[in-house]
Amino acid sequence: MPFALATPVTNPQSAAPPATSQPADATQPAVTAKVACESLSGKTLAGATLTGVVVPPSGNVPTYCKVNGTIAPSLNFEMRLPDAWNGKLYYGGGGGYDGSIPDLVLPALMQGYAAVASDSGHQASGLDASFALNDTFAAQLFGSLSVPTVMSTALKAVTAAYGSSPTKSYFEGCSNAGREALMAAERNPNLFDGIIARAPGYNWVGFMGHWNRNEKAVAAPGGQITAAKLALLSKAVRDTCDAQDGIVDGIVSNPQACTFDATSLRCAGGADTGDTCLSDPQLAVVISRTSPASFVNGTYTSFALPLNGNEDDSAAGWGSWVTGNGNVLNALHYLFQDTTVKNYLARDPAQDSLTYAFESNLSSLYSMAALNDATNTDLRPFKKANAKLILWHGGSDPSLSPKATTAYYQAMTNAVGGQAATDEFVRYYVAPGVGHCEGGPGADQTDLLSALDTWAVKGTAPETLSATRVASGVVQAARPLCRYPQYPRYIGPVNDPAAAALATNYACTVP
Ligand SMILES: [Ca+2]
Repeated sequence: MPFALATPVTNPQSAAPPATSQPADATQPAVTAKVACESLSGKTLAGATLTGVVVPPSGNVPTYCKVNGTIAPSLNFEMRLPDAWNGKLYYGGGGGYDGSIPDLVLPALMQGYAAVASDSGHQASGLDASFALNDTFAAQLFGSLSVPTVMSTALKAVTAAYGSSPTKSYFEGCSNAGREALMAAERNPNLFDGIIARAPGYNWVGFMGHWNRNEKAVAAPGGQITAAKLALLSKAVRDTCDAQDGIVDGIVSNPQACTFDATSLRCAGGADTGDTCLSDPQLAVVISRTSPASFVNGTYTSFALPLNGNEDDSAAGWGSWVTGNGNVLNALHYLFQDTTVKNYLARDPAQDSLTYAFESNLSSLYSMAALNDATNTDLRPFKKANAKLILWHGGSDPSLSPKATTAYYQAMTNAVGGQAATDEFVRYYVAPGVGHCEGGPGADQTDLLSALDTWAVKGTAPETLSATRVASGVVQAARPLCRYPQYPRYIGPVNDPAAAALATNYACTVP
């Protein structure tokens, strides 16, 4: 499912209802999902007429009331209100260009949260930005307004359903929803008690321009890179860099030490001579991706997408995102930048994005930045509101660069007054070997929500967390999830697969 841009990390370990699942006021009888539905169904809140239906329990998902409503003209939202509400609200962000309500059967619901999500104000494929062509309000909703708008109604609905307002409210999102997360922290600093921003696509203009540049290189004569050549490239990176973290496990966990130079794979003379080398047009793709991009004299920037040894991975590799598995027109980066060029920049659905000069319509570029960029790193108002932020990024993300999140973290640290001030309200984690939001050879599953909740409720800040890689519900491997800039260095016995799967055999280490 390559287009699962913002599926919240599902953590089987957190699936069991925790012992703290109880109503906010234990002296009051719990409001059941059935009662919640009866309270809300047919009710009109903020102009939205609500419908509610009780959904019976399934697996670890408790009975809940599914509430749907539309805030005029077309902002659709959904809430799921469980039995045994834990007194808190969880807002799950969408993905791509949104356009549909993401699935809310997630750990938050299993942990007793009331959950809410929306389609951000238009209905379409997540690869379709045509809503932005002529509908200014839809573009504003997508850019920044849908979250506070839905949140206003969600708070009223929760209060009407359970008889009390949430004691805490959290937002979590990945990719575009990671952007929504930072947007909320920047523009609505009092809206949430805690925010989880994973792989945030916050520098919208910058990375769209970068993707436009990269996909032009893929589409150039001879630029397409075959699966065999991706395997060649990945293996060469791993041969150089995999062991630098103490273990050859297919994961480059210490990327700072990795200085692999792809030009070492150049075909003699630069022309394509087969799958044992990269031609000059193919190296141009690698170089475009692995070098930063800058637009309008540095006003908008994007960051290198470093080689990581997982370029050939089925989930974390370049096939779906960059090369389109042999057809650039199928590459997700091509599709995203293409709909962006057509609907935000050229404002012409017939425009070919591969022949479009990205900076050729500056007024459109500025408008898109004003709508979608979440690049304000001064989070002092958010800190002053006593809110907490967890940043997370997959170390082998083929779509959005972990370097971008690192750059945000560093600029934010400067803006709020240094590391000590940052440590009071922000944590940043990089998960080695993990792709875009999830997947890849790394340990992609971490219960960030519980870490955030403990911080917000008890004041205990998260330090090293635990991460697992799970297949078919079974934990395959565990790693510590280290605070940036640390990485998990293997310190266990050599050539011992069982030991290598245990988190206790890794030490968080400063590069
Ligand atoms: Ca390794």
